[in-house]
Amino acid sequence: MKFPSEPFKIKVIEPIRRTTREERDRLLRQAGYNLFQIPAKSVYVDLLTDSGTAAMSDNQWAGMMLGDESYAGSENYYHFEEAVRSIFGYRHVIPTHQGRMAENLLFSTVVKSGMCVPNNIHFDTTRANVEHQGADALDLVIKEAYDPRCELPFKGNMDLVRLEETINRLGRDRIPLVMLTITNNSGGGQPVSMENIRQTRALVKRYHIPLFFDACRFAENCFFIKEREAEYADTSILAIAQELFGYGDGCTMSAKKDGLVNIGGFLSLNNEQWARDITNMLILVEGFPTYGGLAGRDLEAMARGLREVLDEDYLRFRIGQVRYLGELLDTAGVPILRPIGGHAVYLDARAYLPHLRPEELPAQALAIALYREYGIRGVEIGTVMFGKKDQATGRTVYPELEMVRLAIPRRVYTNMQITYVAESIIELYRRRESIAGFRMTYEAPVLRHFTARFEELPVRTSQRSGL
Ligand code: P71
Repeated sequence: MKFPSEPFKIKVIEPIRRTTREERDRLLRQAGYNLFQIPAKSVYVDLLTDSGTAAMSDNQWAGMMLGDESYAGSENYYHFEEAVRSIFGYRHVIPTHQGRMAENLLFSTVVKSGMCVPNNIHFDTTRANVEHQGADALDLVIKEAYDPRCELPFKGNMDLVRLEETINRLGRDRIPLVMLTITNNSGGGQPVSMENIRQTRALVKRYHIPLFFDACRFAENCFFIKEREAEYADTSILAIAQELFGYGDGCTMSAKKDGLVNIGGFLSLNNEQWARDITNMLILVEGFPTYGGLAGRDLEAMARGLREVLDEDYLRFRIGQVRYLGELLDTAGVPILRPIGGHAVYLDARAYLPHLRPEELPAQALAIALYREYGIRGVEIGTVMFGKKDQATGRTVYPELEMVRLAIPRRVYTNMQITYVAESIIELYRRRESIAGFRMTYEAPVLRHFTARFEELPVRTSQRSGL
């Protein structure tokens, strides 16, 4: 079946509310047109993120009741450690409250000022944590990743030529580790192939540089490997994951994605000295090593979630639901990033709103229009999130892609709600000329997208007359 139906039924429901356009317009004005500032109860379909928004299973909720809230040596920690070891295979398992703490602990331990961390594409928290150490966060994904129409099975792959050039240019001492983000979120949720992982491994090994995975969406990446790399067609997701992580030296993970939990993360690695230093820092800032900023019940939910996410029926439905939304849009001519990624559909805002200039923030304008007209919340992944000011000229440097991401929470929305989203976006596309641009009026020095404020620009005369 092209779009498999849900391999679960619904036991508990949470009512959601429709709002009026007037109400949404008022809320937007109060929020300074920043969708992060809109109360979730006034959102009808919330596609802001797939992070921490999953519906847990009855099995996970049952596990929550078995939380052992002992300060040291909680039973749930051992379950969690066992689950992580059985999939990822690294010696040390260090729980954290979410992914960015795992990143912070890793980078503050091994990255020094003047160093460089190459990645296919750093996610924003990863980039911020690398840069926070005074180091350079370098994106080295294959160049096709920046062409929204280019159809490749593994558009998250590392550009090995540029990686080797970088290592030769900087010297291995300035590169404490190389990372691979699976799937590559900032590049459209695109997978990395096993072949590319193997080759990356072989390359960094020659220079004795460790390889780490940003493993947030590892199960979705493994599903794509099974689907698209012929030799893995009959291999289980678990076996694919085991092989994949076997090529690395460690990983950071936000379990709020493929851990199927609402909070949690971890760091897992082989290096003894790094693990010791990280654990000492963990105790200082996060908690004792057998709970790492989480409750025992959270660790249990994570242990169970990590096993559930490997279920192929689940993954087939999951990837299929995202594909369903993408294909409805694509068939109607709405410009989206191809191929459709694992956790989200990305609208190509420059192509959707060709009448807006880059400085009019097309992706921000499109995200706002979707909320104002239909109560659907996506997230801007473009100039607001990734644009930079050139220090010398004061000019904005625009990112390669200007997108609105519609991230699909796991096991949360029915296909009817997904159909509503598709129909809304198609309807809006037919009257896209009526959408005006925006201007930023406030920005914080780091991670500005969370708190920035905006002002709507007047609709241009040519737009008003429908030209
Ligand atoms: C996503 C998020 C969560 C998010 C973060 C910032 C703004 C809006 C939403 C988080 C990731 C991620 C990757 C590849 C590390 C983190 C941090 N993604 N790596 O996509 O995608 O994890 O949120 O648990 O700290 O919406 P954390």
